[in-house]
Amino acid sequence: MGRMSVRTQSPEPSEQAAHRAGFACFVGRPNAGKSTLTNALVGKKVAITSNRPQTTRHTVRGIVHRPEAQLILVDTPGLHKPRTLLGERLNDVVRATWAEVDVIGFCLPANEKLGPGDRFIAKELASIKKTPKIAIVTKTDLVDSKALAEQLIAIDQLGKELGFEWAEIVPVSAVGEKQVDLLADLLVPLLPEGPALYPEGDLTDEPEQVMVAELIREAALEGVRDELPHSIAVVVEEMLPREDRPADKPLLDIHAFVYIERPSQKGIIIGPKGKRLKDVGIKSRQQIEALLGTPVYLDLHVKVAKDWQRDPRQLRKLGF
Ligand SMILES: Nc1nc2c(ncn2[C@@H]2O[C@H](COP(=O)(O)OP(=O)(O)OP(=O)(O)O)[C@@H](O)[C@H]2O)c(=O)[nH]1
Ligand SMILES: [Mg+2]
Repeated sequence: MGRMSVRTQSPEPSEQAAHRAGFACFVGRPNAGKSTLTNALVGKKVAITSNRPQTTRHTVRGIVHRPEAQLILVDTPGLHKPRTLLGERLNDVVRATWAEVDVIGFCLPANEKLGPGDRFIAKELASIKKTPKIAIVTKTDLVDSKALAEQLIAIDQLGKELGFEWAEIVPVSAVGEKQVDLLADLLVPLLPEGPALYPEGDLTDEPEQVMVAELIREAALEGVRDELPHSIAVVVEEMLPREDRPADKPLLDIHAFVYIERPSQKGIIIGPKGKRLKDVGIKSRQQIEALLGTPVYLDLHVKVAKDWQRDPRQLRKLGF
């Protein structure tokens, strides 16, 4: 059986350990908990999360600083059976990412039996021979120890069926803060030796404008159902300090567009008397202000970008 890791005691400090730095990506089906885990490891929200599948739409780097190592996490979109051009592009991004990292963390939720989607991903991972693969069982707070044990065995078995051993099989709970540090401890030795790649204190390399757009999208995703979550895209057009403000009372003007795919979706996003859009504005503004550390005036507009998920021109315009 592959190594299954549960923390029992602190690791022995080793004096002459060389500094390590490198990349670990998290892959898995949509909704497996990759972005939540990335945030928990970094200790700050660098990636948005939601209970809707396919929340993440680009790779997000989160940086974990340790005295002996710099671990750069690359959160990826959930790998799925694509139904749109966007879906195909997102899957391509995942495959390009796992080909270039030092270690792959395959995330599998503890509360869902292994399915065809997981097998499909594991099969592809099996063909990447040179890169160590860690199986990460996420959301362990949602199951009892018996169900967890069964999941660990099933994952070990899956590796064997495909002809490889997981470097580790680690159960974690990002929400329950269980074994998250242990996961970092296990990833670090799999990184190459080398100096830090990012300045001390940098937690991500996401541009501010992208993070702002993502926070708006996260707020807009809440409470929408069916196809609508997939149809929403957000673009920040402009972020400018308001002129004629006293130095001690700055205000940042942010103009953003919330795109949807069909005119019929407009009413749902805006809500009765504009209430939904207003709530999205209030909620995301609070998060943006916390992120940027300045008061913000947020101007949100809803626009139709017809069938943008399937239209190469629209996709390019929206940054895919
Ligand atoms: N109970 C529990 N829920 C979790 C945990 N980790 C993630 N979740 C929930 O699972 C849902 C999906 O989490 P995400 O982190 O957005 O999943 P993802 O794998 O990044 O999803 P995509 O970006 O769509 O591929 C959210 O509702 C999270 O709150 C966990 O450790 N415990
Ligand atoms: Mg995600």
